[in-house]
Amino acid sequence: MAEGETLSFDFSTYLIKHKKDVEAALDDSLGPEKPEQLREAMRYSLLAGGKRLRPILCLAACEFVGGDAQLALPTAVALEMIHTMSLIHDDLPAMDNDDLRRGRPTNHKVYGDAVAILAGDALLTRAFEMVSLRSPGVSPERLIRVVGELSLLAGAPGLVGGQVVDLECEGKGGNLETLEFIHLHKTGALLKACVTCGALIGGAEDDALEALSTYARGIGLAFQIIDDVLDVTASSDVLGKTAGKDLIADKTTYPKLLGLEESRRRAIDLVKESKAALMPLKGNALPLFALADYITNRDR
Ligand code: GRG
Repeated sequence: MAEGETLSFDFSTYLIKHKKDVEAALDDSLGPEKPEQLREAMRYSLLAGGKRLRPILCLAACEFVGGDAQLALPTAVALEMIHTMSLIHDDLPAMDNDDLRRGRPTNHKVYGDAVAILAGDALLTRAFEMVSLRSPGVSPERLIRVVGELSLLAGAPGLVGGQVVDLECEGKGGNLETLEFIHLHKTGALLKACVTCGALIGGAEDDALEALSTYARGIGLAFQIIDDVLDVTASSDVLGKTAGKDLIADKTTYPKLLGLEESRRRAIDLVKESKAALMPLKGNALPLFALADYITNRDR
């Protein structure tokens, strides 16, 4: 499959369709849980919009290996729940201390710190429920592998580990090696799990899983590099979150270490490498190529 073929793929129609499915599944995923305040706090952040890049990546990876994307929807929802939980916790005063997310006040600004922490906890645990108890039609063997991937990505080997190193490095400076560690764990691990879990639900063989992991590593790093760039170049209005935070918190970022142009170039190179990893495989890679391009071309 040639890279240039991306041109003949209608990405916008693809995104609209998958996003619609994801939004409907997210809406369905929060049941009549009590108390009301917890339910509201969970819904407030989960249904606040967002690009839905992670669930769509999961569905695209499932389809790429020949699977039925409908069967991967509960896992796609689970991944967006984990992402949303990480945003709620990241915004807390003890972490990045932010008051704007997805264009609205952060969860703790509306519900208070305690409920925001608990809403995040409830979304994290609901994610595991979505996979283990609410994924009809998928074999237990595949589901247990997905549960394993989710537990690795959310814990010390993934999000939590990356976040701790990120917080430790604030104001201290850091080199490219540390920065790559933070990005691969704090951001890359979740994107990798999206691709891997979608492929597992679709019944991927080991060679496809390996190639998809390489693809995901590249787009994960590229995603966070562009996030760092946008923090410098975009406005809070467009981003829906506070711009310029990295400078204020004295974070080590790609633009700080390499400059804006070199950072962008690095992200584009990573996306090229990501696409190359999929070339030898059978299957329609155009959606995954287009999603990779979207990561570097995005403005928010
Ligand atoms: C408590 C288990 C547990 C984990 C939480 C707080 C934390 C550990 C990790 C922080 C992870 C984090 C917030 C990374 C930043 C990733 C990032 C760039 C998010 C923005 O993603 P977008 O642009 O946002 O896709 P939308 O709103 O479009 O979904």
